[in-house]
Parts: sequence; structure tokens; C-alpha cells
Amino acid sequence: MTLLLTGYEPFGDHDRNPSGEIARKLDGETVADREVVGHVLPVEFDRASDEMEALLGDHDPEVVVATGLAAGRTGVSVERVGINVADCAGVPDNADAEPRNERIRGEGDAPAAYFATLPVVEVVSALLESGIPARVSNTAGTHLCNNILYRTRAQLEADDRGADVPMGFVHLPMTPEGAAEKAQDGEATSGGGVEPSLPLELQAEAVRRTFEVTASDRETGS
Ligand code: PCA
Repeated sequence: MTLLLTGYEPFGDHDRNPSGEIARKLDGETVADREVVGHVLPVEFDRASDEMEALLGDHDPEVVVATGLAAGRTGVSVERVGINVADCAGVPDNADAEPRNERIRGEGDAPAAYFATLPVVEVVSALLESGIPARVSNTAGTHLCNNILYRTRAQLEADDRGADVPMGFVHLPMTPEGAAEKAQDGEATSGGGVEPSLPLELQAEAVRRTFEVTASDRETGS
């Protein structure tokens, strides 16, 4: 049985993306007695979900956790919902696509939103108990992170696996190194701000805990 973990490559004005680094780091690791398959997705509206679809077909995962960077957020945020909106909000993707106020799926009967099927409240409680700052988030934005949450949930529902394969999205903050690097381009030395951050290892631990809580919730629930 496998646990599928995706992160994203760097994008916009970020030279690093902790989510992709963690996907690479955890690839092949055993978590909750299962093997993690870690994969870095392109930050491209046209390609990310095709790669996800291929991963779902190749690995038939038991749990899917997608992750991405949310610079400026103060801790780990476990997303509750993905909405049927694609809007780059001024940050073109890595193929220079700039959707504005579009629907991800334009059909009249496409749902406005899909809930994540990870046990989001239990995951956040477990993270807090482990000393990791975390919260439930009620918006994953409208960029690639929301996109992969909406599309992957739609795909699992279309495959009739929606109820069997818990899937959700975890937004990660910057790393201290990333925040320091970014602050060098700003006004920190004149009293300006620096982005909030968490060490990569703590972020990786948050991802492991997310899988553990979800796998155990799944066993108890079935
Ligand atoms: N974060 C962006 C897209 C890729 C990533 O890592 C987002 O929050 O949508």
C-alpha cells in the first residue's frame, strides 16, 4: 500500500519550494507501515493534474496528500475545501499561463467545490499536540494548490474512489532559510518585515503526522 505525496516546484519569485523538497525527501520512506511515493508537480495549470492523474493510475494510493507553499502563512494549514475557480491572482504559472476568474470545470453541473476528505480537524489537533503550529484553513486560494485539490477530488469521484481514498491539501510556510534569503531583497535592515517560517524538518514531520492520522482514521473508520 502506498501513500502519495506531491509537492510543487519553485514558482513566482520563490527560488525554493519546501513542498517539493519534502516530497523528494520523503519519497521511499516508510510512514504508518506504508511506503511514501513522493513526486514534485509542475506549477502549471495545464500539466499538474495530468501528472496527478498518472500518479493515481500508477500507484493506486491509499491516501493522497498534496502540498504547496503558502508564503506569509504563520504555520501549517490543512485545507478544508477546493473551489471551482482558477485565478492566478497576478502570479503567472511556470508556463506563463495567467487565468483570471475562470472555472476549473466549466460544465453547468460541475460542483462549486469539493471538500478535502482527509480528517482535517483530527490532523490539525494531532499536529498541535506534537508541538507543530497548525490550523484548518478554509481557503486554498485560486492558484495551483486549490487547483490540484479540486481536480484530484473530482478525479477520485469520477473513478468512484472518492469515499475510499482520503485526499487533501496541506499548505506549508516558508523555511527560515527561504525567509532570510527573501528578506535580503527587502527592507529588513531598515526595520521592514520578514516572512514567518518553520524549519523544513518540522514541516516534514507535519506531513508524516498527516499521513499517520489519516491512515489510522481510515483503519478505525472501516
Ligand atoms: N503554492 C501555490 C502554487 C504552488 C505552490 O507551491 C499555491 O498556493 O497555489
